[in-house]
Amino acid sequence: MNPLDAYWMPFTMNRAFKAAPRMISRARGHYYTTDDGRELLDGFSGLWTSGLGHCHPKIVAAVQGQVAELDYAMSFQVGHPKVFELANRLTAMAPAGFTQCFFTNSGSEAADTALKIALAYHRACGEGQRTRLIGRERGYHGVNFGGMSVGGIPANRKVFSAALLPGVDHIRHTHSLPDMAFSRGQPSWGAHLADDLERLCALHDGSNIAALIVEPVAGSTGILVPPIGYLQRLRELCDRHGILLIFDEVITAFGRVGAPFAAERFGVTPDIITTAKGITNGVMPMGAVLVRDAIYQALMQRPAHTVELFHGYTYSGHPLAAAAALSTLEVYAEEHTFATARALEPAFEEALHALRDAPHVVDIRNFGLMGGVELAPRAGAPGARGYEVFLKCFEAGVVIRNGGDVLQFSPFLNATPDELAQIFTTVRQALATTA
Ligand code: PXG
Ligand code: PLP
Repeated sequence: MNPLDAYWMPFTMNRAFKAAPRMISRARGHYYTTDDGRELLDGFSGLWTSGLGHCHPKIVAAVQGQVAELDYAMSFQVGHPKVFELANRLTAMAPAGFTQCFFTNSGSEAADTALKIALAYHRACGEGQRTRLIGRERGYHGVNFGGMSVGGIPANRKVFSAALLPGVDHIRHTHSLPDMAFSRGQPSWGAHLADDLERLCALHDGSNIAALIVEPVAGSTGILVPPIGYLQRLRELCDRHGILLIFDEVITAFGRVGAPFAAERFGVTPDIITTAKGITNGVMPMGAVLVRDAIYQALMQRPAHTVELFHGYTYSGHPLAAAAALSTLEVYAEEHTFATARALEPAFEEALHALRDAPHVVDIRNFGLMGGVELAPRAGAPGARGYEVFLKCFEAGVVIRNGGDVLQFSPFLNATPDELAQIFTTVRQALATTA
């Protein structure tokens, strides 16, 4: 029996992995160490999680101190100080008008929580007929039933088709190679794609729709950057029809696009923001749902002796996660991380787009420190070429990620020019030797 057999790995080719494992046993700063002692430069910041680098001494110390002081406290009807402090800090960082923060343990839970808050809000406002939820093709909102249903990744939905939430529909995605290939930053074509929401408002009647959820920049499905004016248009249409706009910022928050939240960077304010990952620099599992005041107040009209929202997780606002998050936010401020990330954008864009003449490359997309390089699929084997490049880079000492045939890049928010050069030189060599 293979000693790796019992662990069923998430989103992994289990049999291929267990036949040829890639095992990481240590991490420090910008490097992983494998179990056989090789150093790997991390070009994906964990899994979009760890923008400050791994094992940041201040965050490590905060978690070590916390576990000895308060390991766990009941999360229902009982609180602990750090989680209140954290909610204050997060709402202060969020766009004006956001006064509330609900904690979860992941981005998937944050997505489902946001959808439930939207439904509860409309009902509290006497608009209980607003039950429809709208997502977008090629959207990713995690793997729980709500997020999967509003998500737009066919492979994630196919097997579970019969169990998807009813009353869900999708606007079209924003990607079109002929119209936007090799755009740098936001494509100038495509603002009109937002009008697809009008089509669904006409079909279902806008008065039946509770919320629209979108990623400001779609991450998992290959870095789909919103066309100029597109998000503004979604905001206008949601306002016109009384639909709540949810930005899923699990990837885009905390510096990934050079600001605390993509909402700020794009100048478009949603009604609810979901986040996770960078909230603790990946050190502890945590997600958060940030909510505008009017939504919270609408739910606070019930008699004071009742629970206002029948929702929560055993580990909502876990003390270790709260300590990790508080310390992470302090480091972001002390190290001016978001400004540092913003300043790195031009160098990242240059290095990424320099791959334009490499073999197989059909598109390159970027926004903030998110980058995608789309490869032509190998005939009859979509995804095989991307996976091969990922494996070759790993062997050559650089960790990137492939989503099918899109190579994805998420450098550290404080990456150096030399590190960027190493990442893209390695990718170029891998492409050159890939059929
Ligand atoms: N929403 C968005 C926008 C995400 O990117 C989730 C929700 C779910 O979060 P959790 O914590 O439940 O995984 C995500 C997660 C990739 C990749 O390859 C992206 C994610 C997860 C795994 C891989 O881009 N994003
Ligand atoms: N399943 C059972 C049997 C439970 O008792 C609980 C929580 O008490 C859950 C699931 C939900 O777990 P969590 O709150 O960690 O999401």
